Amino acid sequence: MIKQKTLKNNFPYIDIQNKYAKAKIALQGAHVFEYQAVDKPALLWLSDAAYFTEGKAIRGGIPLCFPWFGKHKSDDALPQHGFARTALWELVLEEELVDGSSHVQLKLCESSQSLALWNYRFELTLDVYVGEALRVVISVYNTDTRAFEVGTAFHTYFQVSNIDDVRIEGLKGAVYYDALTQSTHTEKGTLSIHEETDRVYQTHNDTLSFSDAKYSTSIESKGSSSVVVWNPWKEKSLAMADMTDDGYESMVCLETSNAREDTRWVEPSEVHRIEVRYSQSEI
Ligand code: TA6
Repeated sequence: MIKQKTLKNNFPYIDIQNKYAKAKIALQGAHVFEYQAVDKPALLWLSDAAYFTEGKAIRGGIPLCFPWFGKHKSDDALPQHGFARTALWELVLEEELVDGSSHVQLKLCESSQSLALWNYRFELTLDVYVGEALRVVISVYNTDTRAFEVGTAFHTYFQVSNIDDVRIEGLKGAVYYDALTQSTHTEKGTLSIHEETDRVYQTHNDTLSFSDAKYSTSIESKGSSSVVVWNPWKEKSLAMADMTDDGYESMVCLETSNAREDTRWVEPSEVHRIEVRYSQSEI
């Protein structure tokens, strides 16, 4: 079942329930803020203090970063992570597939507001497939007459039993930029997180995984050669109004992206896609 609903304050979202899973997607930002497969724990972390307010990014789920990741290259006054996550998208397709899973497609094109921030015409679509696994595909179409460079990301927040239990596999040998120390290093092996962490890994490995105390989650991607790993830890959480003080203990961001060295040029009439599939299994 796919239904258009609103929260109490009229914030619009799409509610999906089928034999495999349930999911919720806000029209603002085409933001998947809930996905839970039958008999599994919630895949996505959502802050207990998240804003569901027009124009404010939702803390948790899968924020979409576009057309730049992080701070704008040359203008700090422009919004962090671009404008796609706070823009109102349009639902253009909803279908129940023959195997009982569900598919929706949302779309965002340039507007007077986007052109004021980034002077290109574009069409973005997000396809969300809700089944035994969660699959999301973002397509960046260049409808302008000039090539453009984009940084794009699924800034995914995963729910974990406890951050101390988390082990991330698949980054061994990858070179990463540590945004906290502004230095570059090479990952030695399994990554675990015991302090504030904010890194951009460059990697050609299309399959990563992480585990917590009970589940292992696989992240299979295409179209991306960078992965961001983020946890704000205690002090930063205290400073964030949309995060509870202990929120950092139950989340980790592993972001399939085109960030830093992995930004992409898209020629007129061309399309660039990133897709990712998340699936959980009990350990
Ligand atoms: O993906 C990591 C990061 O870029 C961090 O530097 C951190 O600021 C985080 O994203 C959250 O950004 P936000 O704008 O959502 O507060």
